[in-house]
Amino acid sequence: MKVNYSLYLVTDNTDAILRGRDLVQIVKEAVEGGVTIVQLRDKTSETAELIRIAKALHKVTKAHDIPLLINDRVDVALAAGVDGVHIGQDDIDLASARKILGKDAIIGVTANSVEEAKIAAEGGADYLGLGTVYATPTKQNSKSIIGPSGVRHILSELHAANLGHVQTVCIGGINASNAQRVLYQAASPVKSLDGIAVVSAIIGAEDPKKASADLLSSIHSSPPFAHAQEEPPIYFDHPMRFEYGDLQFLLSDYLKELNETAPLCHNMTNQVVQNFAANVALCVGASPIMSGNGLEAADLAKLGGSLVINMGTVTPEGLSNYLQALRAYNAVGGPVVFDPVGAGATEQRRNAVKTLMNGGYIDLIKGNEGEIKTVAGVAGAQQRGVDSGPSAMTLEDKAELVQQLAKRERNVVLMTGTVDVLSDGERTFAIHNGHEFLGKITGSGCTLGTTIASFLAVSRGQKFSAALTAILTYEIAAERAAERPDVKGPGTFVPAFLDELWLCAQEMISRNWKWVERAK
Ligand code: 3NM
Ligand code: MG
Repeated sequence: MKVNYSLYLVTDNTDAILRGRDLVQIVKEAVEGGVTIVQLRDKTSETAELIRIAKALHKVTKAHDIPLLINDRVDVALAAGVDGVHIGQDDIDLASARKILGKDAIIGVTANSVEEAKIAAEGGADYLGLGTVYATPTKQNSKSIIGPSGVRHILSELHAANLGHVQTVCIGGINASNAQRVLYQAASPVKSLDGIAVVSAIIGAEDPKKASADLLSSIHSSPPFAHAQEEPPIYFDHPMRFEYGDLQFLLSDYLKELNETAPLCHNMTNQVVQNFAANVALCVGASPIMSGNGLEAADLAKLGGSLVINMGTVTPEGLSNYLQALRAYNAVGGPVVFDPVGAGATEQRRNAVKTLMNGGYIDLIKGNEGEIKTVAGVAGAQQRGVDSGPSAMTLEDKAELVQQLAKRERNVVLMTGTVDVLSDGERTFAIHNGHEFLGKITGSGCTLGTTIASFLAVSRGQKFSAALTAILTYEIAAERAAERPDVKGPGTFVPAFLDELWLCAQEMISRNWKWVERAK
């Protein structure tokens, strides 16, 4: 039997989820809605009762030609004549289950770590249930919460160990609001999940048939934020240092649209830069709103703009606001820029990075060397405070790290510094623009995030080109400001910089520059 693991239903018999309804009827509706495989999971019923339920469920699944498995109980699977079992780490061992049930039985194993996954795959499991993805009341005793990033790690390690053939689903807290994103984020560049496993999202639903159909259709479509458009080609030799005139090689369309449509640029940022960030957004043509209130994020996200999450002054309450906003923008495909300020500096910040990156999809991550290292999970990345500190990496190392991170996260990553490194996992550019005064004023990194988010709001999925245009506009404006005769230092630089940002935009728009390909 060729098994389809896309929508894997695991049953539950607790009152909280069944609410007095009949399990067999619920499963029947779920199967009609498109569930592709069912597991009977019941930790409390007596053996005879289990066999009775298994037989009743098997009638339902057979009628739709999909498999039924039993959790843990090989004896029940044999007695009811179903298609296989699912075994946890504390259940009967895989080899014994295989010996009893035979080679044609479907046997799945729960795996929580790379080690468990490898052992089960080597031992001949047909599929693995990877989790727990998110904490869930359905299973209170989970060993560890691994998030989509943990699942992705296991998938790539399976591939690396030549065990890529084993099928995989993920489980734990998966529902209609996150299934699509989790599948997208958990996919490693070399191996994707074959499906999702759910309990409460279907068994606990008011209408199990509709819940199943909705989950299935979201699984089979792309998430709203993955609307990557063909990026325009960019032909430049590395390393790059752009002159103002070179901006004509980039799409002035972004700046033009930015100024014509004035999209919302929603900033959840630290207290230090609120005013400066709002001014910068205005100068490049966006409409800034500085709101840290997660409760209003869904309304703001619907206005079609972008979001910056800058965790410069993160608190536990702030973090839950960020998460709420991140999900609201993900739901409508609104671009999100994440600035993991001081990411490695404290335990709170490391946790905030983990929570946000597992809790939603981020279109562009921007940070200095230490921050990007922390985000990438490079061991030993230690930071003093939030400033960048001296570099320990060559440009080549940086490019490799940034490119790998972008590929892993399926997004765009910017590592700022004297030379900025930008990658979408395919193309990686080193940008040699900017001015030292940017390092002498507060919030220059934060407001670059605001500028990038402003451009992303009109990027129509061309994240890389829009980000590159934003960075160059910002840095060339800084160069021009610093060259002004009236600019004597960081103090006079700030107003001149705002002027130049605004002038860049105006000039680009009036010249109506178009994208020009430099053919070699
Ligand atoms: N196994 P819900 S989590 C049965 O981590 C089960 O192995 C898990 O329930 C694991 O879809 C889980 O309602 C419960 O969150 C999943
Ligand atoms: Mg078990």
